[in-house]
Amino acid sequence: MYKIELMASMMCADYGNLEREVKELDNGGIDSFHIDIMDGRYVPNFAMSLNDLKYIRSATDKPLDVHLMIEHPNNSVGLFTSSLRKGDTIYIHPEAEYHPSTTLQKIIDAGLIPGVALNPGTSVESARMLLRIVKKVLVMSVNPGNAGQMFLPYIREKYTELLKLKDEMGFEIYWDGACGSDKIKEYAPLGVKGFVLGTTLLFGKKKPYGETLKMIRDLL
Ligand code: S6P
Ligand code: MG
Repeated sequence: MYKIELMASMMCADYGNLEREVKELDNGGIDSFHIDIMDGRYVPNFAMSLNDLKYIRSATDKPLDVHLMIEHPNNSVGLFTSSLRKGDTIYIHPEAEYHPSTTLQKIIDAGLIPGVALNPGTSVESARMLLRIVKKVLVMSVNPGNAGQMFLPYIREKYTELLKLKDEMGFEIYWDGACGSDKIKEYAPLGVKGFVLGTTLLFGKKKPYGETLKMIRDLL
């Protein structure tokens, strides 16, 4: 039995019923809420905003997992840190920032959990120094910007590299993008700690979230 964390990708939720969505996920046993913030520049899309984050923060006591897909997060990270609480995570993309270690330090100083998100085209080597600072590495298995994309098989190599480094450098690995049961079954036993669930496995299935989450945990 592997203890994994399951995160709900809230950009995939039904926004006409956001309160109900949050409650059903919460009661169904989700571990945290993944919040995809986009600025239309770093990625060609706008998903969730600061106000969505604030609402979800007020609607649940579970942790928030905030994925900033924005240019120069150093300029606005304070808006996010001040809207979150201890136990919440903020990931930045290192290539979106001139001095990613400065931005990560702001996240740490705010008492939050620092993370980096690595795009499919970003090597582990290019982010290596940051791996000592962060507690979480979010590995993108699709290009950032949209839900419902195809899994990019070449990213498997990145998991292999990160799994070798994680204990020595003190971080945990998280999966983001096109996450299906097959991937959880394969990667949880190898040491991947958590999985972001979007349209591939959780949303739009006409199945109660609690049932899907139980089915996933029963896989292991
Ligand atoms: C993509 C974003 C992700 C997606 C997630 C959706 O830019 O960071 O968190 O929301 O990948 O999951 P799925 O199963 O639809 O790919
Ligand atoms: Mg994400």
